[in-house]
Amino acid sequence: MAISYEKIPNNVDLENDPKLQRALEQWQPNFLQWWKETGPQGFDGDLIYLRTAVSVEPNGWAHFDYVKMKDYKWGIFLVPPEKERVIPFGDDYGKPIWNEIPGAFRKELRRIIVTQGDTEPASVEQQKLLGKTAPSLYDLRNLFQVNVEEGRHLWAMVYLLHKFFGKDGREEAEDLLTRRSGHSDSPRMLGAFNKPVNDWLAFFCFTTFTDRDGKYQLGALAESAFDPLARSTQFMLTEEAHHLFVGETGVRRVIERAAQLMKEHKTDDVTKYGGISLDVIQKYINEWYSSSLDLFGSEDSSNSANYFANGLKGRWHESKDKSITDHIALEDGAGIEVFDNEGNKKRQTIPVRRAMNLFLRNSYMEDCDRVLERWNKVLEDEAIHYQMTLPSDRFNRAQGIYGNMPFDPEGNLLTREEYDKCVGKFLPTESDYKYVQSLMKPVYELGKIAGWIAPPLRGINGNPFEFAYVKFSHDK
Ligand code: BYC
Ligand code: FE
Ligand code: FE
Repeated sequence: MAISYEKIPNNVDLENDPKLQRALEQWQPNFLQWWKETGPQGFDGDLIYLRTAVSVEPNGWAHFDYVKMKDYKWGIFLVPPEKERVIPFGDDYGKPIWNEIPGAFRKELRRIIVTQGDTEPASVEQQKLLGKTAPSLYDLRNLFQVNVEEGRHLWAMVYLLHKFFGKDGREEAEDLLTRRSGHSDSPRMLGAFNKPVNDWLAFFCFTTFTDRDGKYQLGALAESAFDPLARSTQFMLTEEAHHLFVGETGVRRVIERAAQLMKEHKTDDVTKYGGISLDVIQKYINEWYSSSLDLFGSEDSSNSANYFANGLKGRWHESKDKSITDHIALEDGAGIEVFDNEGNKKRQTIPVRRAMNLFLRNSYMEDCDRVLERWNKVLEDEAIHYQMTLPSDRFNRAQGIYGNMPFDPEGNLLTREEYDKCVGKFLPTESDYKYVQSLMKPVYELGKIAGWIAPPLRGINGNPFEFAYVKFSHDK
């Protein structure tokens, strides 16, 4: 079947690269098959009010229209090259950036791109059933917007693999469609992307905390000496902002609804009234924040030191942040707190390059703090004396220096027995999940919303909340 090149919109001059065109043409039907199998289930014929990137110009990348998801134009877009850009950090600081891959760094770059690429389809797989239980048409549309854009992010990485990595790259691109989130034999690569996302509170926490890891990782790659990667991830960041918005406002609306019910019924236990109580929301925050911290890798990492030395992956805003003055990072040490087997805390100094994961994670954590402040503002405004918090970075970790140690959310080391006894207060229990699941009933009527969440302040693209964000081809 001949594929029209309008089907792969791009600004990478695909038309003049027949070999690459052919390779992507062969990958495309496999992608569509993957989308059919593991993308949103049950909405094939429906028209969704979606934003599609048709170019990188300000008036082109946010083009809104009704489309069927399977007809979405998954395109390949890089921001325009920056004139005379130089390598912003590492051993080759100040030298010209690369438009091809130096042989010596091929393996590392491939690994970074594959890891990044792997998360995108994973998240679509995790979210594939959520459409069946959306609290409103507005939310349903936002879910699908996030899903199609994660699909596009996969294209962004697959383009790099096909263009720069030859046969290896093509094989990796196939494998990206073969692994499956949560699969026992061929799971996705990183922990958080194999966890179930079975309800909308989990989805909102995922898009707040896990997509936010995406923001910081993409930001670090946007500093890369390998310019096509930098330009690609820079454009992905523009789309990422909406995913974070969906997450943050989603959790905020669940908190707002809980606060309303608390006031109305003068009780903390809003479950009787169909709300999600603040302590359950807190447990979801604990779960998704901690597993998202794991996505930064270990605080002390030789991989991250190599990536930095070689100019592959920098710090957050490495080239923009005026407070970063040393872009070589060989002089200083970074302090970390470690615990020995007896639970005694010790301060250790490691070479600063080995602490690059930690620096990136610190930028992320500060961003999360600001999100929590905004959520808590809702509680203050409703005069509810309860504050949401972020757990300690030691809590519930599977990676890094605190991995698999029984810390409580305040960061105190417990015995394994103490931890097991209290874990139901720290993390959602089976009955918490079951309760939240019991609320998950679709509300598809125009302008209506489920009882466990407040409506948004405004709709999408200047439209009101009461807008047909999804037009069903037949009754659901
Ligand atoms: N789960 O030196 P270490 C997004 C492995 S999200 C499982 O500590 P390193 C999105 C690690 O691979 C952004 N394994 O870590 C969000 C290594 O394995 P080997 C995704 C893990 O390498 C929502 C070993 O542990 N992008 O876009 O410095 C929706 C020791 O590694 C985990 C990227 O991640 C984990 N959590 O850093 C959609 C950017 N953490 O070598 C999309 C690319 C570590 O012993 N990736 N390991 O086999 C990277 O830069 C790095 O691979 C990591 C890990 C930051 C992930
Ligand atoms: Fe993404
Ligand atoms: Fe995202």
